[in-house]
Amino acid sequence: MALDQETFGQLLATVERFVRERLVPSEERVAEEDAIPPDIVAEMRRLGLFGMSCPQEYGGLGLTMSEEVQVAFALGGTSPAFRSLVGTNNGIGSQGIVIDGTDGQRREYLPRLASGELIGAFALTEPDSGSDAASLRASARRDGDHYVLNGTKRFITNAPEAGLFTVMARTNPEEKGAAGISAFLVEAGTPGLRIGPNDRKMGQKGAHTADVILEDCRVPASALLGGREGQGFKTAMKVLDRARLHISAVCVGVAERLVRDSLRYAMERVQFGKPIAEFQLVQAMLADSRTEAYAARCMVMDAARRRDEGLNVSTEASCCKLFASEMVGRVADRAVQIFGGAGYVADYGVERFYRDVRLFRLYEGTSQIQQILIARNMVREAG
Ligand code: COS
Repeated sequence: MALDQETFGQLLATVERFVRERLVPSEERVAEEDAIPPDIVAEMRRLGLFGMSCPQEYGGLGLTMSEEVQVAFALGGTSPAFRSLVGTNNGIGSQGIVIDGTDGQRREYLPRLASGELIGAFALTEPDSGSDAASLRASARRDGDHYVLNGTKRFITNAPEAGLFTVMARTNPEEKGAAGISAFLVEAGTPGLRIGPNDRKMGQKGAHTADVILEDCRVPASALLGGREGQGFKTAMKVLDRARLHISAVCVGVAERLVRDSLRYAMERVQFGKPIAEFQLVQAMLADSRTEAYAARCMVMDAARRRDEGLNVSTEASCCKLFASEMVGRVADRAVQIFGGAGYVADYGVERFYRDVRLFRLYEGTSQIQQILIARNMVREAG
């Protein structure tokens, strides 16, 4: 059941105010301390931000994709680290269970993921398996009523905070490709599961990634997602289809924020006797950024609507991810250019966004992977 229009409108307005009044003023502190203050996390919980995509019957808001991307536009109006904390619970850290979990698994985990009591993480990538996700080597050997997991997962978002990991591992060592992979729900604290030190990243301070190391980690057979072996890769791909739309929406939100900041600065900054916003070369940058952000917004809204109509939007999700993540990179670059020297200095915040947005072209599938997916689907459809 979807929220009624009025309730959704109120939610969106509340999130926009929360971003403006609580998150934007905390951006610098989060970047300096590399942590999101606990009172902000508590407010995010109260607002229901951890459970946007979770069905209402499991305690979530049950937003449609069209609604969720609008909230993501709003969350993009501030440092991406805030969104990252709630991002896994709405996307890669919960959707495997929503899409392919058993009823028992949904009842066990979704309410706590929706409330934010539990943070979910998605453990697909490995030291030797990134873009070629189907080549992953982590293993899950059946042993009576248990599976024994071994392997290392890399760059796992929210691993230090997570209480639950969706771990993709190979149950059939004979099968080297996607068909040998299964997904497991592994709780933090399970003996044999260890988290490495936080990665030292280029940006998105306050959002954490780390290795997840599995050494003879025994989980009950009931931890097998959906209760079926060999489905893990497909689950991961379905999860990513959805997640890529959400990330695209965040890119739009960040781009719109940077357009606003660039315009304000250009109207205040005086050179040659007038605000630089009156110079056509600066105007060209403002206009290009505004246009591209608008194009990405329209794409994301269209793909989200199609998904809500039940259509397969794998191709559109990749188109959105490719365009929106590259677009926000260009917008951030222009923002630095418009700010000039101030764009390079930390006090103005623009250089922080420039570093933060670089990640969007990499995670949840690089731009090159999106290109491959789009073209491959085009060829298939035509054939
Ligand atoms: N939805 C449902 N099923 C899907 C799917 C999707 N979106 N995409 C693939 N599958 C299924 C296929 O239908 C195929 O099943 P069958 O063998 O039964 O037909 C199976 O999964 C294997 O798919 P495919 O043959 O496409 O696997 P590839 O190894 O060729 O996949 C890509 C290559 C590049 C698509 C994949 O490895 C990928 O997406 N890599 C990027 C991973 C990524 O985004 N990592 C980021 C880190 S995670 S945050």
